[in-house]
Amino acid sequence: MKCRKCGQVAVINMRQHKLALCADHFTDWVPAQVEKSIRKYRMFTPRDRVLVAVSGGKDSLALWDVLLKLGYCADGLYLGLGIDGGFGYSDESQRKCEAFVKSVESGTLGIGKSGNQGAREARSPDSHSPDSQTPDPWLPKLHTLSIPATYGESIPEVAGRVQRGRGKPCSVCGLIKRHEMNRFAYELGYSVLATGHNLDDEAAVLFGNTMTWQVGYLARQGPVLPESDGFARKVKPLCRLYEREMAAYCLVRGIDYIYEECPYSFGATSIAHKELLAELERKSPGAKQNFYLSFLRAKENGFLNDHHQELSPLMHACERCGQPTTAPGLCAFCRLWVNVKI
Ligand code: Q46
Ligand code: ZN
Ligand code: ZN
Repeated sequence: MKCRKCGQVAVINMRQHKLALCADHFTDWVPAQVEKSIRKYRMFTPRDRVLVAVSGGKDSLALWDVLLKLGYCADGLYLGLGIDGGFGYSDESQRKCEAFVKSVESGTLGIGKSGNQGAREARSPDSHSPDSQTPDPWLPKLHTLSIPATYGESIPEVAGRVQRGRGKPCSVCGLIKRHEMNRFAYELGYSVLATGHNLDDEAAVLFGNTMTWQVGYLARQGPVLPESDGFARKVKPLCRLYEREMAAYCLVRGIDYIYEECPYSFGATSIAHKELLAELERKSPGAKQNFYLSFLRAKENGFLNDHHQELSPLMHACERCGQPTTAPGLCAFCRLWVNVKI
């Protein structure tokens, strides 16, 4: 298979685009696709300070790499969940994030200092960043927060306590991650929180929500969740890229990531949905992309407009942490710790 642009050996064939590309053209193509999504869905501009939620996995590290290559002002946030799974999952994933930053600092990844005027201004010492005295304002910063060190319990421990040992820790984990990411973005003055959800993730979530016609969730699903009082804007710049494209991108760029999934992800319904969609994609290339992008177009055209009410339930500030919540008194995050001294 040859690259459609230059005739060199192709490293990837993307059947849904009828496009095969060599390593050089593929590493240019991915950032160009991401840039298109950022503009199309008005995610952010070069003047925004973006906080990328990094997990050590391929998608979030590839996203961080792409945003830096494109010249955006992007820093990382790693949340240590205290998950071991018999192979030190959390410790290993943190090491991958740290190694990524080191390779940017040492120039191994070949991300030059950005000439992008917007990113330069977003990082200038006069900007509202409380940590703008970093030695080199051009270099990305990795913020890390350990949940066990901060709150005294790992995610499996909190979940074990509040769920009385029943079920997986995923809902508690999701709640804690959302709260802490939002808190960080606000406290450190980032206007945007970016996550590495790819098209496979989004199509699987859409499939699950459609199976049960969860209109509230469908109305909220999209590449951008706008900012609202107390909540940072959330964006998914990889939403039009397939998971296999992100794995190939990391391989070609030399980005080392954690291959193992979180030990609690096995058996998740989203994985079963991904398998079903992969089967469909095998028979009909582009099916996944079509499913997701047609949904976004239908939403743009007003499908689900009647459900906007569900987007803005009555909110007030949590009595303890100040984040917006619909619950009276404490928010769901703070209620996790009511009987715990933190
Ligand atoms: S990290 Fe947390 Fe996931 Fe692990 S415990 Fe479940 S939710 S599976 S994205
Ligand atoms: Zn080529
Ligand atoms: Zn709270």
